[in-house]
Amino acid sequence: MTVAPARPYNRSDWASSFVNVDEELTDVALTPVRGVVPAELQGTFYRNGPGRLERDGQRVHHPFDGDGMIAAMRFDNGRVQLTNRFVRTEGWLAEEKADKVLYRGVFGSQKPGGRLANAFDLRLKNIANTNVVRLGDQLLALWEAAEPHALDPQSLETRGLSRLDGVLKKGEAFSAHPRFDPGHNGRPSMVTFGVKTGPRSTIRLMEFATEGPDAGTLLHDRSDSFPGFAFLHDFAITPNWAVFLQNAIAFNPLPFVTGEKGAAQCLQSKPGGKGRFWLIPRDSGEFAGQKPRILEAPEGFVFHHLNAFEDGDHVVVESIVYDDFPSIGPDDDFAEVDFDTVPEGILHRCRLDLSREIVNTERISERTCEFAMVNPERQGLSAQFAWMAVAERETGNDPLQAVQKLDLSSGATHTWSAAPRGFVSEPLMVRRPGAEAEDDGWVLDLVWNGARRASDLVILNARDLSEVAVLELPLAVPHGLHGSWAAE
Ligand code: 3ON
Ligand code: FE
Repeated sequence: MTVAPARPYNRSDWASSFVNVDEELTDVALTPVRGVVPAELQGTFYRNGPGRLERDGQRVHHPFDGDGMIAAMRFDNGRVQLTNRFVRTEGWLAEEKADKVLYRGVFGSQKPGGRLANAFDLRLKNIANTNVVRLGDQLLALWEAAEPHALDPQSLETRGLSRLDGVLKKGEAFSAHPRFDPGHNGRPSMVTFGVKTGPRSTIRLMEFATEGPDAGTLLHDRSDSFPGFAFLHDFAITPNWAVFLQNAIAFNPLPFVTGEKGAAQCLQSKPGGKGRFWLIPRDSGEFAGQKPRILEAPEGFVFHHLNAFEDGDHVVVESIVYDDFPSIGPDDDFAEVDFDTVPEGILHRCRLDLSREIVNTERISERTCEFAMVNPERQGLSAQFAWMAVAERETGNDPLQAVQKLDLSSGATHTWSAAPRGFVSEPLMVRRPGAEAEDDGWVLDLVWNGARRASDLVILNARDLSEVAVLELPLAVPHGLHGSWAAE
């Protein structure tokens, strides 16, 4: 007889977050159940993620197919107000009206009626569920395979699909992972990309002004083409480079066309295949106009990067590496996933020697992690600290239940845990206004509280992750994706 090892969580608590958000709240005051909200913490914490997991009795095949729902928590002089809204995408509006599933999802959700009803329906439903960021006077809800949706930053009302003043073509891919350069090349900017794939992949790298009267305007724009297919979810920046990791992965769209699988289910890792780093010179930097560099990447699959920086003629990239692409088969039930059989994310550091074209890789943490960030002022520079979501156990794959601060030079850690009944989401490090120390500020996290079957807003001290305040939301927000902080 095998005895299942003890786990720091209960599966039903974890899975209880996969419910529809059935309310849209406006400016609801939140009061701390513990602690005090710092008056210096002024601004808005925006979060995006799937808000609809079921329609007409049919569950999504994977949470990443759920329609985007934005939660905004506004901090003003020690008070916090919550507003949440679904993004009024074309698909959401049509499905609300029909009260039926009308679209297939990229991660395997199918229209009712079986394979024949899905075959040859190649529309991608832009569900605006992956990230939410401020750009000028717009709030952008992002989904990487198509244009952003523009929202009102205050009311969260959907203004509509945005082509960013004519920068994007209709339906053009626009990443959900912009990087905010705090001003390394003269002025603060949002650096982001779009990718067009096929036997060759073309990356369009864009830099937008983020401050001043022309905030939101395009400053730099270049396109580079590389051999091979690429699935690029995230990237990293340094002052002079945009760093991409082309995973060793193939895309065979046939099962998508014939109605068997969602498009993302047609991604498959190439056994023994080698990934590559694609380095594109930033046109705001000192190598403007030069050609990209290509170097070999270590084995494994990467969705997210922590950070990158330059060190002489080395570029250093810190990434969360999985042993393999975590595929989601057509017959798998996401709520029943066996965490022991799924690859875990582990933080690695790759040193790219651009002169000798050699890459050195080391593990910099042993604990399952996701959603890692550095102090926003250190974006693109070497940083001492990372904040990230981790599993409760020191090793092994489990859901994310704790927030960890990692000292990237010494390996020292501080941890705040929501276990056994809580599950964390992407932690967001916010600097204290006027802070000098890299770890002076707070960490915000929206935690799924399995005991309450609802979400808690947790505020931690960024230095030691001691609890500053906990606020219970009158709302159940499913396990989400990314978000951001806007200082107004
Ligand atoms: O060729 C096409 C290129 C492309 C961009 C194929 C395609 C249609 C599949 C495609 C679209 C990709 C999309 C829409 C990707 C969306 C990704 C998404 C919503 C989220 C990804 C999240 C990744 C991670 C690692 C999340 C981890 C979360 C946890 C461990 C927490 O439980
Ligand atoms: Fe992501």
